[in-house]
Amino acid sequence: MKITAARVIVTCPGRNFVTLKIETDQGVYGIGDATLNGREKAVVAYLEDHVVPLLIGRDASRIEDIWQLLYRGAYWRRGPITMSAISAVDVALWDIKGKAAGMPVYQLLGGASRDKVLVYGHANGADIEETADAVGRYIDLGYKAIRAQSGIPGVKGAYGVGRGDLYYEPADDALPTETLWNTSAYLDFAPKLFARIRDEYGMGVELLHDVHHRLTPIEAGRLGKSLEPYRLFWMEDCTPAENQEALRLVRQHTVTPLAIGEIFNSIHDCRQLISEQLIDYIRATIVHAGGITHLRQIAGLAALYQVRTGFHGATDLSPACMGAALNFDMWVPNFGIQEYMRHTPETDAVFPHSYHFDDGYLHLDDTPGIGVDIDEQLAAKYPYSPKQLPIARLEDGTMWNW
Ligand code: CS2
Ligand code: MG
Repeated sequence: MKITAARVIVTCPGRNFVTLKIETDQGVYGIGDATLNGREKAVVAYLEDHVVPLLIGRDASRIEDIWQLLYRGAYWRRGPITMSAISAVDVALWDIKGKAAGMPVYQLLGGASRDKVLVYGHANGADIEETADAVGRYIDLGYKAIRAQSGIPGVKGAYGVGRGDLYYEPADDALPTETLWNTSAYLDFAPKLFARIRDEYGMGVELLHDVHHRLTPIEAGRLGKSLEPYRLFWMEDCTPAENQEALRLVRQHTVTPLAIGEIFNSIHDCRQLISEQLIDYIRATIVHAGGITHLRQIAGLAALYQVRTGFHGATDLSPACMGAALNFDMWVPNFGIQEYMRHTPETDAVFPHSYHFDDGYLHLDDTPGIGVDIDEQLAAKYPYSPKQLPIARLEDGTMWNW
C-alpha cells in the first residue's frame, strides 16, 4: 500500500487544530493530530516542508521504519515541533493499518485490557463556593474523577479558572493575557479548597489538582503534605520538570501521588522520573510525544516501575488525538486515567468520532482505525486564527511559569 498524498489541514472551530491526512493508492486514508497550542504554524511548516516530501511513494504499512526515518533521518532529534510532526504521521499510519485490517487500533496493539476508559473532567470556579458547586455538577454528570481548580484571593487570573463550565479554553487571540502569581497565597488556599470539597462530597470521588509548574521542589513538598488528608488521586506538574532530580526532594516530603509530563516529547524527558519512581503517573501523550509508536516505549518503561499512564487530554489536543489516546488506553496494561475536557459542539462536528462519554467513562466501539474522521468541507469554514497561551508574572513583574 503506497502513500500517494499527505496534506496538512488547519482549522479553527473556536481554537486551532492541525491535522495531517495521509492517502494511499488503495483508497484508504488516515489522520493524525499535529496541534501544538500557540505554536501551530511551526508544526505545519515542519510537516509541509520537511516531512510530506519524504512520505510520498513509501509503503504505508511500514510504521516503525517511517518513524525511525523521521527521527534518525532529521539528524536533529526530539523537541515538541519535531515530535508533534512525527506523531501526526505515526497516528495517521496506525489509522490506515487499522482501517486496512478492519480493526480498531487497540486490537492491533494486543487487544483490550479493559472495557472502558476512566476519565477525569475539569471543575473550576472563581472561588471555593463556585468550585465546590462545579464539582457537584460533575458528580451529577456521572464523573468518578474530577480535577478541581479555583480562583485564589489575591491572585489575578489563577490557572485553571475557565470561561465556561464544560469548555475551558485558556488560549487568547493575538497577544498573551498577563496573569499574576503569588505562591504564598496559593499554598495557604489550596488545602482549604480541598477541605471544603471533601466536607461536602465525602471520599467517594477521586479528586485531582494541577499546580501547572508553579512551585519550587520544597514548596511542592509542603503542598503535597498539606493535601494528604484529602487523598488526592494526583497532584500534577508541581514543579517545572526539566530538572528530573528535583522530584526527589518532593518525594521525601509527601505521599500525595505525583503526575508529570504533558509537555514532554520523548522518553528521555521522563526516564529518570520513571526509573527512580519519582512520579506515579506519566502524562506524556500521543500528539506531543512521538505518537503511538513512541508512547508504547514510554508506557513499557513505566510498567516496570509501577508508574501508570494519565494522558493529557485538554481541548487543544484534537479529537484525532483523543481517538488515538483512547485506543492506547484500552490496550495499555498500566493504564491509570485519561484526561477528558469536552470539545465544543463546533469541534465535534468537524471531527466526527466514535467514542462517547457515559457514567464516568469514555467508550469505544469497533470502528476500524482510531475511530475519528475530519469533515474537510466544514473544517474549511473555520480559517486559522492566531492564538496565544497566557503568561504569568510575580507581583514585582518577574516572569514566572504559566
Ligand atoms: C493543562 C492544560 O489539561 C491540563 O492539564 O495543563 O490545560 C494546558 O494548560 C494546555 O493544554 C496548554 O496548551
Ligand atoms: Mg496540566
